[in-house]
Amino acid sequence: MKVLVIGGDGYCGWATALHLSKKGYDVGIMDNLVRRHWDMKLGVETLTPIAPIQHRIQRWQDLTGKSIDLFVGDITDYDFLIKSLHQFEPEAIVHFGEQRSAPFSMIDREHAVLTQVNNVVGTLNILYAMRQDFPDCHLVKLGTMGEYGTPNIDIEEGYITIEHNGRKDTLPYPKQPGSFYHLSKVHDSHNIHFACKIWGLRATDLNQGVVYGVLTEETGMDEMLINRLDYDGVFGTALNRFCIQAAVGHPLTVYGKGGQTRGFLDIRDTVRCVELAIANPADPGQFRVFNQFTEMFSVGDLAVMVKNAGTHLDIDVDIKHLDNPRVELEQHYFYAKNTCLLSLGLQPHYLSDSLIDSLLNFASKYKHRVDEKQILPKVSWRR
Ligand code: NAD
Ligand code: USQ
Repeated sequence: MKVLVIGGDGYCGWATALHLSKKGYDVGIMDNLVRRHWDMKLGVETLTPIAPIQHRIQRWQDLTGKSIDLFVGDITDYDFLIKSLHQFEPEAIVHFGEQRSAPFSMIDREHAVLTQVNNVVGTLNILYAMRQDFPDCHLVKLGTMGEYGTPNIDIEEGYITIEHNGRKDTLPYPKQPGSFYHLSKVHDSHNIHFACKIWGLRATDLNQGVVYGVLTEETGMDEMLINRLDYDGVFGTALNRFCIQAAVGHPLTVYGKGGQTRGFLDIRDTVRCVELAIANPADPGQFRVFNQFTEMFSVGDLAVMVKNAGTHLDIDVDIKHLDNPRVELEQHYFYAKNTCLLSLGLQPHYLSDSLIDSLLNFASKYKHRVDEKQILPKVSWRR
């Protein structure tokens, strides 16, 4: 089966492209490399030295004999998108190709507009391209658990059945996102749902939690295949940041009270979830939503887990509660369902001491590359 991975030069996309290629899928990567450009503009770098995409793909071919087609370009450019789709003729499109940082989207008006235009227009172009020439293709779109926010009731997978004034209906679950980035994902979900309804397209929205870890079976095969691992205050995410902070002796940056609870998953499960979604496509006209995470943790609990893991490795770890740069609940109810992917056969890699140990050791190996000035958060949600 031919699968196009949009955003295949990024953290989740690169790992997924290699995993699918290894599994025998015929893989193409589409990416405009803008994430490398945004890093340069912000003056930040991934912890790991990532090779140019062409070198990565060449090394993969040398090691495995498997080729990956490359399309360098911007999906907000419709001519580029449709021409490349005709060249590759995908049966499934996995769409990771968006601006994915909440703090980036909250820097100022320009970054909010960039995020929403890039994400919403890119996805809308994919939907129009599918409608025009690839109506049977299955869109597997990366959404986010953050679309739901932190409601005081259980979070269902995309839809909720409600009884109101004696009548009953199953409706999209209410959305209360916490940044202009997370809002862009809500806008995408609405557009995809509508396109499935009116044009009979098939789509799966993977509402993914926060991803942690760096090694997958494939990216760990060779230094040239190494994945990115962000630790800076804009693109770094909670657990990955904490491990890298511990490795360089920086106090762990828990924002506010630290009771903020989210769904989390190992990057080895990200690649597997995407594979499961592709192998079990949505029906024509169906807009399917899966919650893609394996466990729920508060950021305060994660910090304590990293501190304890540090003790085994003789690293002294401090935890610091910073003034929260974001506007969010710091102590709240959070319980989300995640049964769809499990029932398709997902066997989770749960967070373990050994995973935290190996991430700490990995971070120590590259700690000479850390710029400590980039660790503290600089973007505020407030006026
Ligand atoms: P990333 O920034 O590492 O990768 C995104 C890739 O998309 C980059 O290589 C970038 O160059 C490319 N891209 C962006 N805009 C593009 C455009 N207009 N045209 C072509 N390519 C474009 O991000 P990631 O961490 O791999 O996240 C991938 C997806 O998964 C995102 O949609 C994100 O919202 C979602 N997600 C990520 C996480 C996480 O913890 N990293 C969690 C939940 C959901
Ligand atoms: N947090 C800290 N300290 C830090 C970093 C974060 O306390 O040093 C807190 C934040 O305040 C927030 C929580 O940890 O409450 C999660 O923040 P994050 O930066 O790890 O993740 P987030 O901004 O939500 O975004 C990331 C990805 C995004 C994806 C999302 C999934 O960047 O692409 O959509 O995780 S989810 O959180 O489920 O919406």
